[in-house]
Amino acid sequence: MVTSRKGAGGKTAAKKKAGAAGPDLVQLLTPEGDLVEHPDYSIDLTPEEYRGLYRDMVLVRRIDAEGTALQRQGQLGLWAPLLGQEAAQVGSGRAQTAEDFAFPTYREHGVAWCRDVDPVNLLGMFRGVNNGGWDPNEKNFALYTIVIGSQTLHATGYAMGMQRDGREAAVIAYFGDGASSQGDVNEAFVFASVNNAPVVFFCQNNQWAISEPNERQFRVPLYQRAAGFGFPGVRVDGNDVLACLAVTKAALERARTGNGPMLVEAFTYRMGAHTTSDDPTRYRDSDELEEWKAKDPILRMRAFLEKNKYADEAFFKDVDTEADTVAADIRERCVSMPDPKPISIFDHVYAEPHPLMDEERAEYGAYWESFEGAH
Ligand SMILES: Cc1ncc(C[n+]2csc(CCOP(=O)(O)OP(=O)(O)O)c2C)c(N)n1
Repeated sequence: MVTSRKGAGGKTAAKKKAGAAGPDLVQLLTPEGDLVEHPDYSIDLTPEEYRGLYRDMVLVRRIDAEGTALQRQGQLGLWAPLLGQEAAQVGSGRAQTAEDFAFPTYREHGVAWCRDVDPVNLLGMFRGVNNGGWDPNEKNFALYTIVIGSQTLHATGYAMGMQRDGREAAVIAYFGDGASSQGDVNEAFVFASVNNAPVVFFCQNNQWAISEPNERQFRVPLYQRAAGFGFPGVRVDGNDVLACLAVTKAALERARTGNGPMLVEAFTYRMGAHTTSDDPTRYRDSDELEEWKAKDPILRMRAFLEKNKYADEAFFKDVDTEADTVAADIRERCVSMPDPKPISIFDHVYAEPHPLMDEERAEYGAYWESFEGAH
């Protein structure tokens, strides 16, 4: 998949049409940190809540950077960085109620943070010592999904279940621009639409599906695709935490109150590599990255807090100190995670005991014991 595509498509008409943000972008906070009006969406938080969103984004960025560093030092097999996508994840994450249920991809570290999942569990999966490590039903946050787009079907089915149980909650399914090409995602849209399922499809359009740019993925802006399935779609500035929060809140409330699914396209940018085994310099122009650095979600929120005197230097320092503490803590707990016993691979295949699994476990156990020095 990682092929040299420098210049493939270039600045074609298709790129301008599908990839450019355009006037239909919901934005509440400009890159300079100024609040702007929007006819359909608004935000009115307390200074403490605004500070909370900033803190979330800083801590999440730090956890993410720690994941990358740990992989580079051989402590993780792989890491999928979220650098640049903090606003989309924290905004949509904080829009959820305790009863809502989220279905993530493999990059939703910021949403996991908002759902109170211990970051060490995320690291454990990428270290290969557990399969997630948190209880999805306790956190209302499903396990990470590596199979592109499949979680949108799980989310739709779960939403239909909630609907039949008469629960006042909604489901949110995360996926990327690349996933929008998958059959599963399109099937999920059809099912959600005809069943009026309470599910919000939250697409983080980070411009790239590994090395495939937007113009190689679609010709019609993603959010417009929803109309063809019979539900609304909206494009939000994915680097604006306030707009992401307001739009996702509205979409979840709409779903919760029986009005069916909605597609939210968070227009953002993956500033890092696709994963730590990817090298974006092979296919991406550096000026593109520079352009998006100017739209950094954290700097934008900081500028807003400063301009409105909602936070002082001491606050920013405290958040940075807290980030250091969180990073040191997860590093220590990650490197001390023991390797699981090979036999434990059989432990969670089925929820209930299963005779075939018992047989296979016994067979594998005997094989393992046949090695000299095995315990
Ligand atoms: C069904 C399936 N096909 C292919 C892959 C390999 N793959 C891993 S990530 C990726 C690109 C995904 O791009 P996107 O959905 O935009 O998400 P992003 O990683 O950019 O957030 C592909 C093709 C996979 N994991 N699953």
